[in-house]
Amino acid sequence: MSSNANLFAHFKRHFPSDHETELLATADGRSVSYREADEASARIANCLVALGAKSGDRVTVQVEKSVENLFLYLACLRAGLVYHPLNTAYKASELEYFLGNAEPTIVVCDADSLATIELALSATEAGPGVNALLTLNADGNGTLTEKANTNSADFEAAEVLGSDMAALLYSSGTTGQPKGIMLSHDNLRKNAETLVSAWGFTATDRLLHMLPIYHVHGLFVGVSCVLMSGASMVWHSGYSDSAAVAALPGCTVMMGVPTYYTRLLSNPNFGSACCTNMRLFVSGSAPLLSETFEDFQTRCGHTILERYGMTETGMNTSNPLEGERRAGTVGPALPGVTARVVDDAGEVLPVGETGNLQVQGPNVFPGYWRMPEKTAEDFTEDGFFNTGDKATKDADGYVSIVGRSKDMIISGGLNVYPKEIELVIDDMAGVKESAVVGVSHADFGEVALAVIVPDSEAPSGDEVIAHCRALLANFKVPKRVETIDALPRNAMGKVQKNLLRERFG
Ligand code: MLC
Ligand code: AMP
Repeated sequence: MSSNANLFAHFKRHFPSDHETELLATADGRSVSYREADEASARIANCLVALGAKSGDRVTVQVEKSVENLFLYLACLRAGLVYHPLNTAYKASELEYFLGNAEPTIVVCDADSLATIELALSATEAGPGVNALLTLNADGNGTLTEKANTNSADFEAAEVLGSDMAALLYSSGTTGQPKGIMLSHDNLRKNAETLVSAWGFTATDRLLHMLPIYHVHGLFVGVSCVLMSGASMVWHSGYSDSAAVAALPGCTVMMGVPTYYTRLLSNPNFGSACCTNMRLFVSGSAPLLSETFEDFQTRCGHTILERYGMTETGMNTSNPLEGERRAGTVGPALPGVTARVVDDAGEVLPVGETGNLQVQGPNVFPGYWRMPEKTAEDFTEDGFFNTGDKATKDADGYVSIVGRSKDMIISGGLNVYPKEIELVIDDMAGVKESAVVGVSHADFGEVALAVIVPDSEAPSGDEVIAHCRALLANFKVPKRVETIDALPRNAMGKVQKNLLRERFG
């Protein structure tokens, strides 16, 4: 067996022996075989290399979810390039930071956002380093596809080390400055192998794939489980509960954020009749309410399997496939992962006590891109990563996430960092200062609420929202704005966000 650690080479080993086997079927009836995925990704890999991309170079991708986007991801792995996906909701100023920081060699975007990307590139020093700016539209067409189609359908996976970077994903961070999270081929492979085994994936599985692929959940959990087991997918460009109800009878596994499940429950046509073929529903990326867990059981007879992960670590813990899945817990640490709960001094706490959750394992990222100090801050001396989550562990090792020490809101499974929004609002005329807090929301779990302290002529709530909408991705825009004379602060001068949540939540 070759020692090449390239994740694509590992995927390929798990391809069904008959490459004509279906890899995925799209919502509009297109069937894609493993052979097509293999050949199309080879063409793109040849194209990227011909454009001058070399091993380790970043390929920044801001496009809608499509089959061709998946091929592009596979092509980057194959060629030893670093796949750097961006949420399509990001606005110009956000893009400028990512492009400037990642310094890609190739950028791929939707034709509609070409002008925005060109502008963002011209505003960064990274601009001149970009060899090619290509388009890939939601329908799979664009200059990338045109160019790729003239290339050979053969491409030998580039030799890489397990520690070489396969993907770069950003987390906005509590300071408002996004950090690039480097994920290696080994991080992704080992976590995928663990999940395939823990969740019992086989070639007979068919995953309902409705998650975006610019994040860990859809890309490294969903896609990897399928490609590491020779399984197949029903591939939708986004989530819709009615489409899920229609697709579930043909599927065996579904993965989603809690909003996907609450929306399914609110659909009157969802019930056990559409789940006869299903064996597993997985939830993660945000806390699943016990109420949703129980209502789901009652409605369709299935017990949602909740797991816990992060971009920095992939999946850390999971409720068991066989055995008790406990509501309100994220299950024990996955095989090979160590999860411990410590106090602020780093001492491991007794069973049942709440503290800081730290993890270690082959799934944990090597560090932040070009930020060695930040990396050092987030790792302990004995090599554990500080997740920033507050947790307890029971006598059976089941972990419960009970809060966060990081100032972060999870809205519909997407992370919103208050600092980033506060900086944008504080820049407005008439605003002295602001604080953004998460308040509970029936659909998204949590949403951002902005509290402003007016200076002179205070902007209206609508104006604050319009300002945020112009500068920030839509999911970060506060859903509500309140005004207060002064922010409550503790003796250290720190804003007491809990008091704001109590008052306005
Ligand atoms: C959309 N909107 C949101 C939002 N998504 N607001 C807050 N939070 C969100 N997540 C807003 C839009 O701005 C818009 O507002 C309105 O809601 C409708 O937008 P939409 O695009 O039509 O929404 P919809 O398609 O229904 O999308 C909602 C969603 C989607 C929940 C289906 O956000 C989603 O797929 N989320 C999953 C994200 C994910 O993959 N997370 C995993 C991260 S990985 P307006 O005002 O403009 O009308 C990770 C690690 C791990 O966390 O452990 O897995
Ligand atoms: P991200 O940075 O997008 O990868 O988000 C990671 C964060 O999502 C974690 O640090 C947790 O706060 C949260 N998270 C993920 N899965 C769960 C879960 N099952 N329950 C509670 N929080 C979760």
